[in-house]
Amino acid sequence: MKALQERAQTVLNNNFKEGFSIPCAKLYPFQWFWDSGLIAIGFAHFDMQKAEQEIETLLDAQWENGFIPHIIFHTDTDTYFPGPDFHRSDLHPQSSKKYKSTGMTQPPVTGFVLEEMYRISKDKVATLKYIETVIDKVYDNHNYFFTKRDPQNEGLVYIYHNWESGTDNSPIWDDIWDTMDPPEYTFERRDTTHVDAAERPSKREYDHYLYIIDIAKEHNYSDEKIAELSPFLVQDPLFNAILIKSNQSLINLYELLGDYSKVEQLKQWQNKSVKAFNDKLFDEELGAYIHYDLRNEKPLRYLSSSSFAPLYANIPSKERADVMVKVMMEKFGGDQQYLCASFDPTSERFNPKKYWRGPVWINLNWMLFKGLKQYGFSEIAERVKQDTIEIIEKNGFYEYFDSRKEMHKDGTAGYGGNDFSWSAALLIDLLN
Ligand code: 9WN
Repeated sequence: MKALQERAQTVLNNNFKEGFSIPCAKLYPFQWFWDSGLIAIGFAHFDMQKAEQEIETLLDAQWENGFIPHIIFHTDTDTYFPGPDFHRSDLHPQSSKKYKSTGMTQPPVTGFVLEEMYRISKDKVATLKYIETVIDKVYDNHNYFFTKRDPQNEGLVYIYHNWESGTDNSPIWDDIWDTMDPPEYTFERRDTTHVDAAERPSKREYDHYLYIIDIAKEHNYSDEKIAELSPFLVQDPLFNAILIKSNQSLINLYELLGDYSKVEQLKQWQNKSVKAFNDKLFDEELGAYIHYDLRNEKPLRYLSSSSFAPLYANIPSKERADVMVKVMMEKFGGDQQYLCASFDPTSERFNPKKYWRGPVWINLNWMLFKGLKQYGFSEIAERVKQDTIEIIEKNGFYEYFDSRKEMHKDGTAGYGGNDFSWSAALLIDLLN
């Protein structure tokens, strides 16, 4: 295991550029929001300074309204599409003047990342001091979400783009694509020059992705206009669970710091969100949490790894957690499957090779492992952990992995980018 851990550290060190990490060479040459946070957890185990820098750089790109973009374009390279000239963050009046970025966000991991860094730190006093210098920015980010992304004041925030979910081409979005008919864009894909096209979203899917951005740009990325007009407007259980988890972390950290000025507001958001989450997003028949299509006012009734992520944020009651874990083991946990496929292996839409349509992802497994442990499902948590270690050992630090065990015989069941940062970072955390 020591050798594996050393390899993981090398991956992280190689992907660390000037003050921030790229998720993976060639395929993703900039800083991504949720990648950055998860990478900092890995660094915290062996290089706290880099972990701190990673978060600092991310927060340096925050907009005046508290928003944190999903990609920060630190370097000028045309090896990724769509780049800064397509996204045009400058259209928003409060966007960063220092960095070009996208005008969309990603799951807000920063709050819980700071708490993880504190947990891992061997010098708690120094780490707490560091946290004190950045925590208010994370609070401002939560303030942005709860005040700008919740038009019906429900306690649940919306995402307006599939790239905001982090689970880009999940079959869940197919239902939304059915309601749209975007123009055929002409553009040069770069991802498929780095990675087999069979493992990436289709051209037609990209047309949808670009069209939603064009609508947002027409309105200078105004949150109000997006809420009114975007054809994609979803309450996502993974995104909201991460916000809730991070929000709890902010409460814990402010209390540790002895600063109570924002705690009451955070608690109000927290109570309202957890309640709304349980009331609205739990599907009794499926026995797990699902997405809600706010634009078309209908639940999207599919199981995915996001359905179980709320365990990590302590959202379900113990009784609900029992039901969820039973469903997960029945549908995702067969002998021939590695835990945890990103989409329901019993569904017709399942594709174990294609990105978020079935493969196993290390970040979701890491959250699941923590969530299961928290609820006392020690054996299943251990299986998630061992499965995660095994697929990396067999194939390398890939971006995602085939969920079918039979495919792992010759070490070619890792897909997408190789030497992928969060796969390395979270493996380090699992091993320690
Ligand atoms: C778009 C960087 C990101 C991850 C996402 C993953 C993938 C980008 C892409 O890579 O998305 O954001 O170009 O496909 O789906 O979760 O943050 O690793």
